Amino acid sequence: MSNMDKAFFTEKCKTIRKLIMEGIASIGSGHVGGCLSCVEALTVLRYKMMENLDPANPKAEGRDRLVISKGHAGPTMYAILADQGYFPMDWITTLNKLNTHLPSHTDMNHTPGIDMTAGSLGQGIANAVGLAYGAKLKGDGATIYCLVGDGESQEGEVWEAAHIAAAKNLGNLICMTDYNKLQIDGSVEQVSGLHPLDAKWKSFNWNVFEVADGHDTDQIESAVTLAKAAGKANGKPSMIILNTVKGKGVSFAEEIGFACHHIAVSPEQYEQALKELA
Ligand SMILES: Cc1ncc(C[n+]2csc(CCOP(=O)(O)OP(=O)(O)O)c2C)c(N)n1
Ligand SMILES: [Mg+2]
Repeated sequence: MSNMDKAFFTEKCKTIRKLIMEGIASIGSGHVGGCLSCVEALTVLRYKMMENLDPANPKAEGRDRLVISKGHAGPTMYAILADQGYFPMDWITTLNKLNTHLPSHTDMNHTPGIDMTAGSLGQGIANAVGLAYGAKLKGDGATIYCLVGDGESQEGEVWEAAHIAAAKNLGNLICMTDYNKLQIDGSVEQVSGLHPLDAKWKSFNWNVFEVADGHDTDQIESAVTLAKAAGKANGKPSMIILNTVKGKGVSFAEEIGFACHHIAVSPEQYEQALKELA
């Protein structure tokens, strides 16, 4: 990645974080922690890696797809989609309000640019497997991306999906784990540990890549590039494990650990967040 890209992503991720906080502050509370931990991952995918995206034709045949299996990160996608021109910027402050196009959890029937409905943890990755299988059967060349939570990975459905994706040789499926080590009511290890997560995915016959800093856009881009090439070469689905920080970039969220999963955001806190992201 060139220095120009690095500067672009640094600025873009600040913009996305500000829009996330604007939406959540406008309704007074939301999933701050898990929305902030996946900003870099989704930004690299949506602004650089994904192909055949067109805001004027969000359902174009053969486009790459992105499933937010941790569907509570809807506000991160809405910030990106508004910035990319999929819908008017003033929708951001309608987040989760009556008759909104932007429910807190992603819904493909409400929001242009959302490829799959999610929110019941575990289902999104299973749907991503179906999309990847469909794309493979059609031979349309699409890559299917999917973001999974680490707490979400305690769901049995994730591992059924993992099994079938490898059994059907879905080399066009690239998933990412937002490994922020925290879930809704404690650390992932306290609730039901995933360690060793890389060995688990490898044993399901996936390509596995680990990104030491899941907020470094260079590292994310390299991992996605490697995953895409590996999937083409060996027909295996890929998992990219991103070591991230829940609440990244907003101190009052980061500091409280798992408690930042879903929090109130006052107008004063919103102002503080804007200053930190300036
Ligand atoms: C099947 C199911 N069980 C429980 C929930 C409630 N829930 C919402 S988010 C969450 C924690 C998810 O943790 P993680 O996947 O680590 O998300 P992140 O840290 O990225 O926010 C839980 C238990 C749900 N949405 N779906
Ligand atoms: Mg988590």
